[in-house]
Parts: sequence; structure tokens; C-alpha cells
Amino acid sequence: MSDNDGPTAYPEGYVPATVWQEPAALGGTWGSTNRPVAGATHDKALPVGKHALQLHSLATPNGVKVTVMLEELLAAGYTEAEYDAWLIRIGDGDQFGSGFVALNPNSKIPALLDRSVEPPQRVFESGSILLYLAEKFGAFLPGEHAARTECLSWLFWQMGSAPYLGGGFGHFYAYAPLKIEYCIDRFTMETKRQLDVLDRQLADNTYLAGDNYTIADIAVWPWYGALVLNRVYAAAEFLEADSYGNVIRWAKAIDERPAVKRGVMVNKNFGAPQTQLHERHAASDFHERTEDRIADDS
Ligand SMILES: N[C@@H](CCC(=O)N[C@@H](CS)C(=O)NCC(=O)O)C(=O)O
Repeated sequence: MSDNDGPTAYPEGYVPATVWQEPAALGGTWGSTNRPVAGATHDKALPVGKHALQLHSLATPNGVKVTVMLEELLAAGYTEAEYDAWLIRIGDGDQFGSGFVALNPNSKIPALLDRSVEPPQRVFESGSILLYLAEKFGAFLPGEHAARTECLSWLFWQMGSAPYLGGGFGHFYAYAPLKIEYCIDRFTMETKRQLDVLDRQLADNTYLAGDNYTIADIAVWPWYGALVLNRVYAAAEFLEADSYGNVIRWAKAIDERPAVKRGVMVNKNFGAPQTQLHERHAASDFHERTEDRIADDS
């Protein structure tokens, strides 16, 4: 991630005022996107492509969950899962445009519009999008009640746990304008505990919810898989990621899936140029990029 707003002078011995006052600048990476109020800042309609499913997103871990799901659905033969993926540049404030806010009042990627139903259905929150698509297509979510419940438990575990990893550990380890030992210790402790939770579950299970690859894996992998594969926060050594052997085994297996290799590229506007696909409107959009990537990997 980029966009460091530069250092902010935070004096020692801060005592909160009686009523919080908004600072002139927050500082740190992504600090300029934070606001204390919701709602749109400007009028901007969203583009509309030819497919029923319109995704507005960015290839952060939360965005990747949905592009991987859509690519998995297409790979499994669900042709109605064809989609247009439009880039939302959160560093530029695209999430505060009126069209995006109408799709997601929370102003965060990913957001989906399904135009195959009347009226068109908006879906926001990555976990809700995964569940919506799994139910719509009848895929990657077990039908039997106990197995479905186990899958949803891990899906909701991810939605509740990852803010400690991203907003807590990742923020204070990698993005904050100053290193605060207390914050890093607190969230490292929690992140390592979460990795141990996953490691113990994956000791006896091929995938998180058992023998089958489900939306639980699709939700958890972009955060915890990326963490142990050292693709977010450059923290694998700090966290001794290699000690979570079952998580590493699981993360590498999912990383090998062709749909995952495609999904991580969609709406990506950072990293090596051959790994980026800013917008995706057809399966053929990957062709040239993928050839480059394979040539690069060999
Ligand atoms: N719980 C939400 C979190 C989404 C989220 O935090 N998205 C971030 C990028 S990973 C975002 O859009 N940030 C822009 C902002 O905060 O203004 C989900 O899972 O969909």
C-alpha cells in the first residue's frame, strides 16, 4: 500500500479532551481517507457494464474475497456469474461518490449490484456478498444444516476477527505514523492467537469447514493466507508464520487454484504491472496478463 501522508507530531502524555476535536490531518498510510461522518462527498454515477453482476471494488483482501468467489463460480461452470469489475480507488475517495454510497452506505469496497433480479439487488459487506452468491448459485456452501452451520461459523469468524488483524495489527505495525509498543504487542498477541485457532482447525481438516473448499476458505484466505505467505504487512518473520504449518499448507494449496490466481489480479492497481487488471469485463481480459505472469514465474 502507498499513500503515506507523512509524519504527524503526536506529543507524549496525551490526555483526551472532554469532547474529541478532529485533527487537521491524521497522518499514516490511508489517514487521508478517514472521516468522522458518513455519506457522499460528491456526485458521481457508477459505470454499468453488460453483465448482470456489477462489482465495484479494489484488490485489497476484502475485495479479493469476491473476485475469487466469482472466478471460482465461473470455473465451476456457472456462466451466469459473468461480471463487470470496476475499480474503486479508495486513496482518491471514489468510495465517497454518490453512486457508490447508494450501493454501500458504509463507503467501503467491495460492493455488488445484481441486475438479474427486479428491482436490482445491492449487496455490501464482503461476507454478505459471499453468502448471497453462494445461495444464488448453490455453490461453495454446504446444503446440509450442520455442515452449512460450520461453514457460516468460520465465515462469521473471519468477519469478526480480521478487523483485529487489519485495523489492529496491520495498522499499528505497518501504517501508523509512529510505532506504539503497547498497540503492536496487543494486536500481535491477538493475531498470533487467531493464527493458532486456524492452525488447530486445519490440523484435522483439509479446509476450514471440513473436506470441501467453501466460502469460509474464500473469506479467510485473502487475509490469513496472505499474512503467512508474506503478502500483507511484510510481517511473516515477525509473527513466525512458519510455525503455523497447517495454515501454510492450506494457504499454499489455495494459492495454486487457477481461479484464485485470476481473482487476486482483478481490480488490482498496485504491485508488479503484470499482476494488475484494473477492470475485468470478460474472461479474455486475463489472457495477456496471465501469459506474462506465467513467463515471469518460470
Ligand atoms: N467489513 C467490510 C470491510 C470493508 C473495508 O474495510 N474496505 C476497505 C478496503 S479493505 C475500504 O473500502 N476502505 C475505504 C475507507 O475506509 O474509506 C467488508 O468486509 O466488506
